[in-house]
Amino acid sequence: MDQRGIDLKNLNQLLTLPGSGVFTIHTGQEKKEKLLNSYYGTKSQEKAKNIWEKNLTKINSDLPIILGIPSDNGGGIQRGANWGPLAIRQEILEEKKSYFDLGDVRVIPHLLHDKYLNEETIKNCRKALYGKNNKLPVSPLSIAEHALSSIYKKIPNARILGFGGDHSTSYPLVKTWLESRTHKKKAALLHFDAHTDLLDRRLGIDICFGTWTYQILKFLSSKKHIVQIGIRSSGKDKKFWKKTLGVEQYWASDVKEWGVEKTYKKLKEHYTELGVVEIYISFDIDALDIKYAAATGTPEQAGLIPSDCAALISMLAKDFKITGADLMEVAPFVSPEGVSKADQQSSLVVAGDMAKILLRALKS
Ligand SMILES: [Mn+2]
Repeated sequence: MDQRGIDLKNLNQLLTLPGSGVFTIHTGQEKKEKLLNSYYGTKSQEKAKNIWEKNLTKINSDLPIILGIPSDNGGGIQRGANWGPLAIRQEILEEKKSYFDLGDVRVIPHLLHDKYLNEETIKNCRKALYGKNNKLPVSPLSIAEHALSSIYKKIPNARILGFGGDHSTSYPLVKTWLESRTHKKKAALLHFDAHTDLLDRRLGIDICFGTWTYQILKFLSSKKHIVQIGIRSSGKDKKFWKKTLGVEQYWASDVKEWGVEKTYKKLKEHYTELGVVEIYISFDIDALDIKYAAATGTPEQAGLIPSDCAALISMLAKDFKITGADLMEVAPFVSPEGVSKADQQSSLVVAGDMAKILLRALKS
């Protein structure tokens, strides 16, 4: 694949080093340095940046590509998913030769999407990020979309694995994935989550963690081209979502009742009937039971178990092509009431395992 056309000048402005997209001055800096040292053998941002920039020119379709979007503008009962991209990488370090790490989107933590900003703010933020008033976007979702669409334009068969961030960061990932598909009818979404994320607006905001799935529906070939799995915390029942939006859901209680084999059979039949051949998996870590996923903004009881999810994903990867994926809402330093340090630690190990499963699915 010819990658000379990629505007690297923009990419290295829009993005930054892996795990370094969270804005810090002093506090928190040591967390970034630890990862940089594992990646590049140096704690110096400047030296690491040189190596990272040189590596950017080697981007290709051979390996899955990791992109961190460390934005948690409004997600969860408790914030902290902005540290997800750094923490997940720490957990999968031993596999770092099996992926290409593009880095993190640069995040101004007060911003979400450029559509919510006035000209003056955009101008000021451009100066802060880029040192000049150029034409580049400034909000995390807008930056992510800009970077991702330029990558798909040059490498249409890029297999990107996004790390959030709150679930709003799936919006640019899934949107650009769908826009770059040549056969839209053959492309579908599988969404693991405790919540539906199907609000049309939340407090007037139309693109956020609670609405991103609703907003993505219009880019899908049909409303049948998404299945949600693991749902258990919704103001409305399964019938309501099916009737009003036409969205297929397998609730966590269904998966428990049916077992993995039957759940997969239904899933496969659903996609096969539509003529689907490739799938994007969006995995909100809170799809898992709180026992395995305590370190997240909105943990929920009675959820899926990791081995069931792993089995579903690996069966899926045998019958379909997994060409895009993300892992969202991992909030490494969040410690909800009643959750011990040990649970917090083990939920990071589980998050790392889920990231490895998604990586493997993208490679098979
Ligand atoms: Mn979600």
